Amino acid sequence: MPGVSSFRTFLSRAALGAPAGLLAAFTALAVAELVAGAVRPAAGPVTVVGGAVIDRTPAGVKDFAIRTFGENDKTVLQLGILAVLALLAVALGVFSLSHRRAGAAGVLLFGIVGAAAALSRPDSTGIGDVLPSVLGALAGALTLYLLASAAAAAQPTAAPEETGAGRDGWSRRGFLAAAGVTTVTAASAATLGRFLAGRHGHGAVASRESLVLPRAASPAPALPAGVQLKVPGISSFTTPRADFYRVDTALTVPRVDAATWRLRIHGKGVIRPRTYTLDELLARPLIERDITLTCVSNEVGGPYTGTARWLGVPLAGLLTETGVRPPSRGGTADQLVARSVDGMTLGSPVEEVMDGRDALLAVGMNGEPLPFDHGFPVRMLVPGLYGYVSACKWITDIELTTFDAYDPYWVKRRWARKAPVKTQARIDTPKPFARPSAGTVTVAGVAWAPHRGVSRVEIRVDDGPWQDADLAAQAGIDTWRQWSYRWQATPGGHTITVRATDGTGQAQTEQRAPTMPDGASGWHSVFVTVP
Ligand SMILES: Nc1nc2c(c(=O)[nH]1)N[C@H]1C(S)=C(S)[C@@H](COP(=O)(O)O)O[C@H]1N2
Ligand SMILES: [Mo]
Repeated sequence: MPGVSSFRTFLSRAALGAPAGLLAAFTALAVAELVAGAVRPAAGPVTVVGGAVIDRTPAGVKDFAIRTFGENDKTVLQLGILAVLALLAVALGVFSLSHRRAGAAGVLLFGIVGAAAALSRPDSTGIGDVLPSVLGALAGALTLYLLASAAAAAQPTAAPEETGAGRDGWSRRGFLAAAGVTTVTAASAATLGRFLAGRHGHGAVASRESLVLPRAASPAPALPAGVQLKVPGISSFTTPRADFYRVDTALTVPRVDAATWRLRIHGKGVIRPRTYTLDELLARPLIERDITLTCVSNEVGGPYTGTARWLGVPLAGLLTETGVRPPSRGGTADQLVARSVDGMTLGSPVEEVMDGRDALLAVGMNGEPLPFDHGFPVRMLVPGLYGYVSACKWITDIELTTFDAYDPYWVKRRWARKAPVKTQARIDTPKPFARPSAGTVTVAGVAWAPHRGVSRVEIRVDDGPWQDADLAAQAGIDTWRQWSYRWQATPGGHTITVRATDGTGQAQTEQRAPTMPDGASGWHSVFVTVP
């Protein structure tokens, strides 16, 4: 029965080839992480391939990933890469039982892919970045070759008389021993790599812990009593650090040492180009402001918006000192391109940055140095503009240029060149599909129209008339504003809809628009059932 026996052969090949392939892949990754830990953690193969995938992912898919996986999007991506790698490793392992050399060469191909990805990263520091992928692949190729040899010796051949029980038993033990040694060695390499990678950020962590923020020359105006409504379920006016959304392309959060950090300002119309240290920035008069930051990927009713008390250097003053003038006063540059240590580029309009609003190089967030996640040691913020055109984290370079001459990262990916934040209102409570009891139900939430302020919020239940919500105090035009509405809930299913009007009197549009290319629009509504 050739069918059955070839199926058996296939099974026994898979039983040896699959672990051989997986162990080779594990060894390759472990050695790569060890080398990356010693050289540069951000040059590890999973990180660089993941980064390359992120940069090449179409905007729609990226938006879908942010929507579906939220802040776990990067974990999902890395697990996806590992899953694809595992499948390929199994196939390569089985293949290498009969083609040892070709199998090992196959592993080296992965090394080339990793090395190419490492060199293509915008934050690549040079040829050394290929080392993790190349050395990892060499270790993986060698492992696969040796395991495939051990497996070949352990494999029952077609002619049973040639494989005496004794020899077969010995070979299987040989393969198991080789596999065991490989596992232990690779696991040790991976652990050591993790340890070394952790030590890499030590200087940065220490520099953040020892940073004492100066007092603001211009402190934030005291929050008016009543900016915070006492309604259970409403977002807090100041978003605590742990709840502040995070959106960026960084697979490993850059840990920048404040002592060696520099910010360079240069480009078109810059008469006196300059490089600043952090101490030089901190020696300037700082201002402190409550500012709401919003992501262009935020869906109607979505979570990617937050308000913090930011401390920072006024950016317009710094630009003026270097000789920059806004286009309306004869300046030649209309775009400011901020570049981060990880190679991200964000472009802001010079006119808005210098029009008197509190555009900041922020160093503090809610009374502490910026968290690493949010851009330590310095990030940019421009009230009124979406994060992707204004809020560069881990900033290290500001170049004055024109919108005609240069498209930054997100614009290359078809997002709009200019993107003021659209007026939005969000119902925080009740939650969608809640079952509140009949009687008085407090509907409440936040509304934002950064740099225009919120002048009115209205609520509509089902197809009823629009009713004015009660507005909480307005802290300033750059922050969101809370609102609440006492609804007399009657049994049945109801749709509650909210809309806001900004400080200029412009009502929020009902027109639904997707997040791409310049931010979602439309009214937020929730459906609830009153039992
Ligand atoms: N270096 C860097 N800065 C960045 C980004 C990024 O990917 N890299 N993302 C931007 C986007 S799209 C937004 S919405 C804000 C989010 O800031 P947060 O993560 O502190 O909330 O950061 C901006 N700054
Ligand atoms: Mo964003």
